[in-house]
Parts: sequence; C-alpha cells; structure tokens
Amino acid sequence: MERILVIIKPDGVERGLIGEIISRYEKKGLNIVECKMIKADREILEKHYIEHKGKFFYEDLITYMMRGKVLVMILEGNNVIQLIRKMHGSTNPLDAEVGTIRGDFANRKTENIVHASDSKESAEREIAIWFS
Ligand code: FUP
Repeated sequence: MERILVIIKPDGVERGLIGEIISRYEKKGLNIVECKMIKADREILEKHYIEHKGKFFYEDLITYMMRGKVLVMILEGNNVIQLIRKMHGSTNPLDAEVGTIRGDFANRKTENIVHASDSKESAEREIAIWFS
C-alpha cells in the first residue's frame, strides 16, 4: 500500500478550501489515514524543503508557509502518489489544467494551495518529518 504526505498550505486554509479539497479526495475514493492542523515552524519547514535551500524563492516559501495554520495529512492507497499529483496539477498555476486544484484555485507559483510528496522515497521522508 502506497502512502503520501499532503499539506493544505496557509492560503488554502485562509481561503476556506479545506472542505473542497478533502471532498475531492473522498470523491476520488482516497483514504485519509492521519490528519492534523498545525502552525509549522521554521525548523520543520527547513527539513521539509531542504532540496530548495538556497534557491531564489526559498525565503518567500518559508515565510509564506509560516504565516498561518496548515492541514497535514497522510493518504494511503494504490497509486495514491500519482493520483494526488494529477489532482493537484502543475506547480505553476499557468500550466495547471482547469479541473485540478491548482488549476481551479491558484494564480501564482509560491502560493499554490497544496503540497504533495512526489515519490515513495519523499513520501516516507516527509511523513517522518511531520508525523514523527
Ligand atoms: P511541487 O512538487 O509541485 O510542490 O513543487 P516543487 O517541489 O518544485 O516546489 C515546492 C514549492 O516551491 C512550490 F509549491 C512553490 C515553490 N516554488 C516557487 O515559489 N517558485 C518556483 O520557481 C518553484 C517552486
């Protein structure tokens, strides 16, 4: 059984999109097996976004992720990583297809509503960070 870490980012929470997003996962038949709402601190975000450290958008990304609460979830199921990433759409909202979460609700790259692990390895790494 495959697992994935999903985060509804501060803009998703602020804009009242939690219900809409979770409803999409449920309608798709995906299983939420863990869920918590927290205000992430710099330490956890630095671990989470280690691959982006030093990039031009890194500081803006960390500041944005700390500005409000996030909803962190683990979902489980067959091919759940591919399914969720398809439902979220491309990182850049200009490329995200209408019908995807980012395609429907995001209009800029940094504030793009949701995060999802991109591989089995990153899912296990991220789950260990957020649910240790
Ligand atoms: P994703 O896997 O779609 O979450 O995207 P990445 O891991 O490539 O990027 C992580 C986050 O960094 C994105 F959600 C938004 C932010 N980012 C920018 O702000 N600018 C960029 O050019 C690339 C990523």
